[in-house]
Amino acid sequence: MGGPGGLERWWREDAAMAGRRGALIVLEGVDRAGKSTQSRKLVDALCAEGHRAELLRFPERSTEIGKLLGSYLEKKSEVEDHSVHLLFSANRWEHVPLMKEKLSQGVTLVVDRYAFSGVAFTSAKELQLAEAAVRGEFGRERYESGPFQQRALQRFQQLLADPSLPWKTVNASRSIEDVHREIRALSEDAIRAAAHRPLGQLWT
Ligand code: NYM
Ligand code: MG
Repeated sequence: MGGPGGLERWWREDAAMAGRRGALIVLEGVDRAGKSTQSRKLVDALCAEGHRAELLRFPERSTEIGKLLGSYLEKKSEVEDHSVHLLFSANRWEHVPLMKEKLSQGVTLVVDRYAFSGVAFTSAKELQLAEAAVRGEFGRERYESGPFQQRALQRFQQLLADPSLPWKTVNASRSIEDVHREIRALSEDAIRAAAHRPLGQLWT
């Protein structure tokens, strides 16, 4: 363990052994904002720095519930609006035991969408205005139309206004590397802060 990098890594391993939990880092935003690219890059960077970090995404389409969601999103099936909202929610809940276990073991979870997408997308839908536009978009997934995304963005902005949620806004219309640098710095702060804070709930 020669240089300062080695020392840093040793300190992190020591911190993990001291029972510090991992951070829950959620990337939210409209479709095509670059969340998946950034989540992958973030996990790679955190791991390279010696953190324990893993990637999750919602919807997680591999489970039974996730398959129903995938088929709905790809417009291969119809699901009643309230029911599909609950399926998205169930798809998160089915992963909660695993997520709690990882976090308490000191693993930082980088999550590509979470409950905020659930709120933003369902409530954007409740505005009803998008139906024609959504149907008009052939070959693409449900919700992936300009007007629908605009309303989802409005909903995200309303959620951001809640001061009890520790959101940071990142301007995604820059280069992948610039966005990555900012997300990485914010994540390192979040990991440090989480280590001293017990695991709580998003909404109680
Ligand atoms: N979506 C995602 C919802 O409508 N509700 C939810 O709870 C979640 C997590 O799924 N357009 C929508 C937003 C996206 C779509 O997500 C597919 P992705 O990240 O493109 O695979
Ligand atoms: Mg998408």
